[in-house]
Formats: sequence, C-alpha cells, structure tokens
Amino acid sequence: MQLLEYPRDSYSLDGEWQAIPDQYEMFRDYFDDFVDDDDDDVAALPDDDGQPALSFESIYEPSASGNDDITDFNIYDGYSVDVPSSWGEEMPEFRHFEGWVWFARTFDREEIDEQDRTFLRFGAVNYKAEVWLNGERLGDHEGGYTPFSFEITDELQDGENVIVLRMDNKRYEDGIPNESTDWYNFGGVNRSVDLVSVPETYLRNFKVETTVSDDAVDVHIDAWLDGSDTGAEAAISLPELDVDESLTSDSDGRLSAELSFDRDDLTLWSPDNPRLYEIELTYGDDAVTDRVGFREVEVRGSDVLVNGEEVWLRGIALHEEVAGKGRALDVEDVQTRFQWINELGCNFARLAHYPHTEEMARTADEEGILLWEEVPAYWDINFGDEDIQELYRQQLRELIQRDWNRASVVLWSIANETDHNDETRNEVLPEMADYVRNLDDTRLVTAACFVDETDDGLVIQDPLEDALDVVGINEYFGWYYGDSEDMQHFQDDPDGTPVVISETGGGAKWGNHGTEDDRWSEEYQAAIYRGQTEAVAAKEQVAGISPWILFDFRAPMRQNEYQRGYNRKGVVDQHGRKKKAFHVLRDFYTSEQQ
Ligand code: GCB
Repeated sequence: MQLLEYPRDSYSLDGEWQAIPDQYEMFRDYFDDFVDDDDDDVAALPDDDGQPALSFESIYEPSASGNDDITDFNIYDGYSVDVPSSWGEEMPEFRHFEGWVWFARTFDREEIDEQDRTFLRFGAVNYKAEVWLNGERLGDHEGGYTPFSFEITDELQDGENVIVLRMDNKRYEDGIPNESTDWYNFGGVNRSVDLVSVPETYLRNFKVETTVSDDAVDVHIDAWLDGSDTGAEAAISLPELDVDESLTSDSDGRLSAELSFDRDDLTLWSPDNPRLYEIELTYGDDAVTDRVGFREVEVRGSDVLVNGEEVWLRGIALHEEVAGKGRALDVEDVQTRFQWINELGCNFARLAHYPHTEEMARTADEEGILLWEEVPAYWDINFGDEDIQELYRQQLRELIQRDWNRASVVLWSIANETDHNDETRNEVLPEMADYVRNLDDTRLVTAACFVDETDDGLVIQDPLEDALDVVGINEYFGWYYGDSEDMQHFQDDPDGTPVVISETGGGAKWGNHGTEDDRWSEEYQAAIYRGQTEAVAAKEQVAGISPWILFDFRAPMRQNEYQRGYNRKGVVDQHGRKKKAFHVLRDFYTSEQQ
C-alpha cells in the first residue's frame, strides 16, 4: 500500500457507484473457481481465514461463471449509491445493516491527466476495505477514518477500467474501535475517492516544523520522495515571504531545508490571527502546493502556550455527523460546524473520537481554531494483542501524516477513557505516546482520562499522566454522579501537567422545559454548565475545557423516552436548534475572553 498524504490535482471518482449488500458473505463461495491463483500479492484479510481472493470478472460478468444463479449478484444491477456517503443513510432500508457491501464503478483511462504513475486514493471507508482494479486485487485496509491508496499503474488498461471495493462495516472485538461505542457505526465510502497521477519519482509527503524564539522564527522542512530517480533538482518556494531555496537530499530520498526569519518579517499563525502562507515544493517535474501556518505550541508549568503566550482553551467537543447524512460531510456541513464553534466564542475544538475529514483541520487552519485530534482507542481495547497494537500504530500514523501540516492541530490524543488499573494498558499507552512523538514531536500528546475521588478530594491517579504533555479529564459531575460544582474539590497543582476537561455536560431534549431539578430539561443541562464552568475556571491547573458536546448524535445505546437513539448531551440538537446550555457556555467564553 502506497500513501499519498496531501491533496493534489486529481480525477474525482465521487458520484454514482453501484452497490450490492452481501449480508451472508456468499460472493466468495460462488466465485472460488475464478480465483486469480498467480497473484502472490493476495493476502487474506484477518477475518477471511485464508480464503482466496475473488476474481473480478466473476462479479461483473455473470456469464463467465457458466452459472446463471450468479446473476442474483450482478454488480451492474446493483443499487445506485452516491460516493461519498454513509450508504445506509441514503437508503433507509439498509439503515441498520452491518456487513459486507460490494461497490463498483468504471472510469475511462483517457479522462485522467495521466503521468508515469497513478494511484487510487480513498479518503475513508468504514471499516474494512478490499479493492480490485480490472480483476487484480490491489490490497486491503482496516480502519474507518483515515485515507489509504494503492498504486494502479500496472493494472490500468486502455478504455474502460473497473474498480471493485468490498466494504465491511461490521464491528469487531479486535478492531479499533471495538464492538461497543457510544456512537453510530455509519458504514460506507464516507469520504472522497480520487485518482492521482504523478511522475515516476514524486514528492510523497512533506512536513513543516516551526520553532519560535524572541526574535527569530526557524522553519525546518522535510520532504520524502518515492521513485528511483533521486538526482533531480528540488526546491521550495514561499512567494509571500520571498523564499526560493533548494532542498538538500540524503541517500534515502529525504529532502530537507532550514529557513530562518526575523520574527518581524513573518506573521505567526495564532487563533487571533490565523495567517497562512502559500508553499510550493518542486522535485523535477513534480510539484505540490499547500497553505501552511507557522507557530509553536508547548507547555510551561500547567499552561499551554502558542508562540510563547498562554492560551486558555475555550473549547467544545464534536462528533462527525450530520442528521440524515451520517458521516459524509460536505463543505457546507463543515462550515455550519465552524459557525456554531465561532458563535460559542471557542478557540478550540476536540474532534472526537476518531479522525474527522481533513476538511475540518483545513477549515480550522483558516478560522484560527486549535484542534485536538484523536484515534478511536476507546473504552475496552485489548491493548496486549500485537495485531491490535500494529493497527493502533497504523491509525495514529495515517492521521498524523495526513494532518501534520495543519497549524490548527495542537494535540494528538492517543486514547479515550481506558482503564488505568489495567497493567497492559499502562505499558502500551506510553509506547504509543512515544510512537506519536517519533512521528511528530512538535505537538502535544494527550489522552482523555478520569479523575478519582479520594479522601483528599479529586485527584488524577492515572500513571499515564507521566507520558502525556496534557491530561484530558472526562468528568460528569452533576449528571452521572455528584453535583455540577464538585470540580471545586479537584486538587489543583499549578505546576502540574496541564489539564483539559475533555468532557463534561449532561443530557437535555431540545424544547423540553422544566426546573433546574428536572432531568432532561434544558434548564437542568444549563445548570450543569453553570456549576461546571464556575468550578473549573477557578482551577489553575485547568488549561481549558471541551464540554460534551456540540450537537446531539446517534447512539444506539441511548434509548429512553428522551433519547430514542440519540445521545442528547448536545448544546444544539441534531437539527441545529440551540439549547439553553449553548448560551451559558457562550456567556462563559465571552467573559473568559475579557
Ligand atoms: C464519555 C465518552 C463519550 C460518551 C459520553 C456520554 O465519557 O467518552 O463517548 O458519549 O461519555 O455521553 O456519556
């Protein structure tokens, strides 16, 4: 599998695809006769128990099997589905379907602006994917929220080409996340699909790192090549800063450059002034462009600093979901989310509990919203299993290498509410924190943990704290237990690790009114927000909050008369209607800003 990590000019394969659900997973059995035995590359997916890969012809040319039965499954007679989409949302009859779905579409080679090498890139497929082009198996991918790509140069044929994708959105005990989550499992090709063509040797990815001192801004750039010709000219240009430099290369095809600016000659990126600069890297005939911000994030004592200045994180957490659409957000949906975030007066957002579309981070770059991004290592993961650890590293890597040039991203979160009494977890999570730092040591590593009630008050007793730059605390005083102002008993250590209250809140059904004692009323929820915000604002170790949550979201485990399949802790409901807590939080953030 070859990764293309950044956007380039591409040929979009979004639009109409054919899809057929294969609930009983029978296609492979039907088509065993047509297996491409010569393909050494064929690796069975973990759940397939060594079954051979499916030959493509047998799907789209039923007659090839000599067995009329298979017309039952002719992909050209499938359902029309829009890509990207959470397909069960588009087709209500499949709303709760979890299983295999075969997708297919064609494209014409002549339509691509083809260079030496071509890749097929998926923005995200939930949860497992297995892909063929013209009957040749390209490979597979596990993990529902990050991009993956395959080189298809050798499989491309003149005229029509056919892509087949087997998507599997079952939940797995040995998956990340595993079978139980408090969010809906939207299956589908949830993000765009593209064909990307590049020269034989091309720029695979690059990374911009900034160090800020009193009078200087130092920028280090690394770029990675893929291909056999590593001798060509490499250059970097930042037209708005009059930079035109060559990059030096090492023997592994890695290029680098050091740039240094007077602090006065460059505007640093910050939430107050999210200045971005155009950057272009060229290598031979290859070029990539992007918009990047220069800024440094660090901790000092219990404070989070951006460019040397303390920033209190006025945040909100959110899932990636749109009512009636599931997880396939378009640009307008992203804008709506940022409108709410801005209206609340936030400078920070927690993108929970898995990587959201990269458009979120790009928009946060433009809007000056600091981001917490995370992978779905959620609740009871079997951290001792080596395959799970490998999958864990893969998901971290795919997220980090996708978003490491987004100035807005300041926190990488490695886990949410995992058991700090589990010794294996306590060994593995620090290793994952190190893994993240090896990939990117210019951001802060965090995880959402718990606070413990002791005779001395509320304390953090999670050994993972030592491996984190910022400790997230999920607490629900006033909702699941205790009173909303109980965080007053948090044992504040002004020199301790900065704490972000990564979750707090309570449920309310929009339009349901009562007193502050009536659970599920907007008033009850608003009172929790008042008690919580007052208590945490007084704590020096608390460097910010991201209450749970911006909007109500689908959650199969929430079924009481107020919920009916939704987690109602949003400060707006799933249709965007604001609850009273929205205004409490906005008022709090307005006063924090003054
Ligand atoms: C949590 C989880 C979050 C849930 C939330 C809740 O602690 O991290 O995924 O949705 O609580 O509503 O209980």
